[in-house]
Amino acid sequence: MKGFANWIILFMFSGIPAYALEADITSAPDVPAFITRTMPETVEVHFEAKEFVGDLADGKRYKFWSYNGTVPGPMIRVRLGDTIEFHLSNHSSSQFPHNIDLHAVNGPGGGASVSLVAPGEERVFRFKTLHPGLYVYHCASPIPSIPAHIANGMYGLLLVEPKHGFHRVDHEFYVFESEFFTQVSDDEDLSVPKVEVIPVELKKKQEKIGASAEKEKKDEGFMDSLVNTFFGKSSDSLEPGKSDIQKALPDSFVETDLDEPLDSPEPEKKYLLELSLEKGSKEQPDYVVFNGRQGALLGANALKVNVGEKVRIFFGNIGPNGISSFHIIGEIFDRVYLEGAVNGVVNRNVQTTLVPSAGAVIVEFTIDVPGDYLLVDHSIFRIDKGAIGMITAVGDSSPEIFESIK
Ligand SMILES: [Cu+2]
Repeated sequence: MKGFANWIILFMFSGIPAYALEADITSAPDVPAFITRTMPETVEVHFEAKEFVGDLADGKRYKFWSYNGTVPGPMIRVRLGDTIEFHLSNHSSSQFPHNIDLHAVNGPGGGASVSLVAPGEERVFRFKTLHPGLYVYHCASPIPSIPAHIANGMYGLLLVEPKHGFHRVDHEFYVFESEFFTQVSDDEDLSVPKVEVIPVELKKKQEKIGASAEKEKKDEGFMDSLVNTFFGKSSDSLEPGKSDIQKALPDSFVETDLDEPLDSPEPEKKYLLELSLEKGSKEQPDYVVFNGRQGALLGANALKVNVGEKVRIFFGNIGPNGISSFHIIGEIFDRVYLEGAVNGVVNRNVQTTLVPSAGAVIVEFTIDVPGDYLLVDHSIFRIDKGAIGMITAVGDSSPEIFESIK
């Protein structure tokens, strides 16, 4: 009993929490669940800085720097008054030290001054959330330079829910806009196999089929079996030149016609993009993307809702230079929490909202008419650079709201 009393006293006078919750974090476009707690708690967040090679666009590999291996980094959701115990480690394979500046912090550097962490090590600091709102976080390591860490992908969003929480909606999404300034790297992309399954291989296969199907069967190697796995054998197909999988695909997806000559050049194995500080300094991005890569919110990755549902988007923009004119083509925001402030100014009936560099906004809307709706930065030349996504709404049509007449 005496020991327990000492433990309580230790807790009361040291401020050391008896336990900590693990924060709910998610990768874009997912958003952590609503907070149901009614009291503040101590919440642990675990981030790991990771440098990795990933897709910036189709066929474009880039040397990203990240938190937890995703660009943008995870979204964090906590409650007003929570104490965040932030654990930042740096993967042992990293080349550079990293840190974190959270705009939700009241303290020097937003945490950057106490979180610079060398490869293979961990730093821990604690802060209390004093203001509700949607906040950007980003790396601010000075080695080699703060802009390099931001431009390479180290950013994301932290939501501090107000005391009484948010009103419930049917869907919440996390969307983050960022620019990339690229140049061809001297480094080789070691993250992909040196020999890829490419049309050249298909050409070989076609030649083999013509020469001797039986011999091919005997000589089938790894590359051939891989090709067969994905494309099937034309000799087994009822429709010459097309595998079952190819036949199952829409025509637009069947890009390889075995009857046509295949003269695609062999891919450049070393082709890899990295940051161009010169383009960054001139504020000339090659890519302006949502959620870390061109097409992250298009095609099969489009956001999906039902007509009539309430939708909330937590939208961040890092720049690093550009400000965003966030707009959804064919939709009007019912509510806009200006600059991501909560319990601040809520605007209504907004077409386009301005999001500064390293700023955020919360928008709410309901789609009334089924169809595809494009999310854009309405600085419209940027859509060619990737600043475009899609929300697909399904449901009953509403001709009283929208219909084609003639
Ligand atoms: Cu960094």
